[in-house]
Amino acid sequence: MLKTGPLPRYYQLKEIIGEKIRGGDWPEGRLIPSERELCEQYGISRMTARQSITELVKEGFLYREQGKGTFVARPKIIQRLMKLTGFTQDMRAREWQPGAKVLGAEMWLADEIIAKILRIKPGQPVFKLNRLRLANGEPLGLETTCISFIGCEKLLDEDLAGQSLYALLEQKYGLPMSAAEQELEAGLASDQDADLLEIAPGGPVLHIRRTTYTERGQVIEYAQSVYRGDKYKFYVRLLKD
Ligand code: 16G
Repeated sequence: MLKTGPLPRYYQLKEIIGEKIRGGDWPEGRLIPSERELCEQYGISRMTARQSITELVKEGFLYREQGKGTFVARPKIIQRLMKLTGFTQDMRAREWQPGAKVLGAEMWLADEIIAKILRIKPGQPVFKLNRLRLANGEPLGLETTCISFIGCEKLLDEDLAGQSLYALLEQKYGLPMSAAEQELEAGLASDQDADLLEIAPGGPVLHIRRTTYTERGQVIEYAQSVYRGDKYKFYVRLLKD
């Protein structure tokens, strides 16, 4: 039975279910009890049970299958914030199949803002790449990246749906990356982004902006990304100074 108190009942049930998922009692793919069973077990109304489940679905912890029930979703991707890695590398580390759909690849004349970040002159051409990033075929994020180095137009001839940009830069172009600065901001998906990411318009997303440096301290990349908020969580270890 749930307690009466300041915490709404739907919230208490959410916490209970969340704890079962986090603690591993309910592993990925498990069918969870039906709304009716939850009502009986916790002495709550059907509406309350539905509200908890709907929120957990929106937050990416559960998913519904029509006619079958509600299941425990795959755990979110934990992204370590202290490591400089690329998308392909991150997905491979999880044994997921990385992928990309190229939405645009062109030489683009840098505007003042991007030129300043890339430390080049406005109007100088940079390689601009717009990709939908996939893991096991499922859309996870949208990435728009501007790459600047002498000869960057050669990237126009590369297959950037089937290979890692970072691996190419390092291995083929001899540009190993050594550091990046990154900003994260919560946001709501625009209609267009939601459509590509296959989420509801206005759903939670994370905006990330990354400036990446080569070993020589040259700015090689400025990337602006939108990731699904229901799929990612970020981890960072803090040390007291
Ligand atoms: C990551 C980077 C992005 C980079 C991409 C390269 C963030 C926020 N962004 O997604 O800046 O362009 O990896 O991926 O992590 P690739 O090597 O798979 O092409």
